[in-house]
Amino acid sequence: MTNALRGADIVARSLERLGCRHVFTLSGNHIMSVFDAALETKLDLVHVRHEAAAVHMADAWGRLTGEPGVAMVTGGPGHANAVGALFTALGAESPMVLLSGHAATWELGRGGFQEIRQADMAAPVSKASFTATSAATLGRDIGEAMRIAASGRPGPVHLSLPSDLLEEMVESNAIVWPDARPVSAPTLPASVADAVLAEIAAAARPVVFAPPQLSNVSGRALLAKLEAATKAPAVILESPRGIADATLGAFSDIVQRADLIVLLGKALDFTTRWATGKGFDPNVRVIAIDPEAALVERAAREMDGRLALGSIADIRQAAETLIARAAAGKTRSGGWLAEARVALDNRPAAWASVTAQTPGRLHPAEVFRVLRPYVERDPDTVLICDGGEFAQWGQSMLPVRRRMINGVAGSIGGSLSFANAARLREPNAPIFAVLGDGTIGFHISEFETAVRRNLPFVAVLGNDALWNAESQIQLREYGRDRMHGCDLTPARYDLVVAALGGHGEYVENAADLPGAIERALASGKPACINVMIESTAAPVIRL
Ligand SMILES: Cc1ncc(C[n+]2csc(CCOP(=O)(O)OP(=O)(O)O)c2C)c(N)n1
Ligand SMILES: [Mg+2]
Repeated sequence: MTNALRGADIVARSLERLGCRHVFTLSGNHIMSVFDAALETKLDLVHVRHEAAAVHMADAWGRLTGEPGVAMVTGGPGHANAVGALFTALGAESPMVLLSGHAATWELGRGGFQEIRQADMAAPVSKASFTATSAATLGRDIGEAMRIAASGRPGPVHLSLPSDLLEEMVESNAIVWPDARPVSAPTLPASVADAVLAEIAAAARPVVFAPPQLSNVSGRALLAKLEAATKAPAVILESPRGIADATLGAFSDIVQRADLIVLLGKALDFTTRWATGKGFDPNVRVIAIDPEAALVERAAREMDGRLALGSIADIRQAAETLIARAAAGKTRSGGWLAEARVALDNRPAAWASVTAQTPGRLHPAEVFRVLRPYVERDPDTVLICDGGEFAQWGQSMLPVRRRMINGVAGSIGGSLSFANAARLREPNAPIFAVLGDGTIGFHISEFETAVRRNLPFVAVLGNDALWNAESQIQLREYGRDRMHGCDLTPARYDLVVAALGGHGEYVENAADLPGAIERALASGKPACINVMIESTAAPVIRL
């Protein structure tokens, strides 16, 4: 067996062959063979403090690069910890692969150490979830996982790796090496593109809804071209607030008047309010273009047979085709688009001067008025928003080309891992994470990862000693005297970060914030600016 390789070596070398550079991981019995095998490759193991953080990093890598990020965790509890974070990646349409160690095949059904049905557990939060069955085909399995993650609507894929397969020796001529070329969804036929363009030209007030997978520099540029070509406003719906997200200004008032909605790879779901009911034209026409037949069918069902047009197609290619063919065809006047853009840019005038009523506290708008020039200083800035009400103020007040939010899954907690992944990918771009005091508690220990790996970024923490988003629901739905179970302490998270080796700042007055930001940036360390804020409901913007 001179030319034989361990299953673990096949895994490590397959990842390397597929262009993977970093593996986001946390050690455990089932995967130590892969740690060992990585020594013979150029793979960089970035190890973190909770398995969910590894998944969040792989998710961020996928969003930033369009290439699958790779997380690797141990079996049983490690896998269980990782699974929740897959939900965030699924909602964000982020290509990533979770590799989980797994009880040995000969232990299954016999009460093996940390044995649990891992593929079943991850299935609802993955595009595909499976367990390797032979050592010789481990590479092919990894290639398949990468391929599925990046094809069609991108998303997370899970693959469990039984520990005995990782230890098994395989003759080199028996090894099936991977092939991960993504399979493209069908192209949008020219005739269908022309029909879509004719619908847009005939509509008085058309809008285009785009999916989270276009929330990156190339996706935004593509949508801007499509908007210019069709004169139909094109927006990304990537937040649980959907059309009412404050990032979109007063756009929900525009949607109310739309007579045509083009779903360009955007699921007809709660973020679109299913395009029916209060706030929608009862005769609105809907077009669904999607890589997944099931979502076109769902749109048809939701529209009760009134779907104007449905097509199964790759989103980016569909956009390119629409742009190319719109150039030749009839164009509409730009009046409606101009109106929509005014609504999208709408921010209440009061935000320019509003201040907190409580001494020693800042209003969220004060924080983001100060932060904005720092964010805008560099077009490559990566902005990360995570949490409840405070972060939504940040989303609406900080215009950037590159941002990651917790997304359609509405799942809080990923931001510090997102920041770490962003810094690994981008050695020079400014990276700001905006998050709440409840949210920072999920993964504050990732500051240790950041310090250990020298990954500087600035976290701006809005501390209102409250899970405010939920507290606001209590106030609204049940009354002030029934608010409970959401209070926190005004804890000194900045001191925690300093204790972990990072840089901490504590701010109670707006005048002190610029200095704190300057010192945080100059420290060259992962930094947390703990800003004491007034509890303020997330912004709602209407025309
Ligand atoms: C994983 C997860 N757990 C719970 C929630 C519910 N939730 C959404 S926002 C929020 C409050 C966040 O508090 P904080 O980070 O302090 O932000 P604030 O609203 O106070 O600005 C909670 C508990 C969620 N969306 N995701
Ligand atoms: Mg809070």
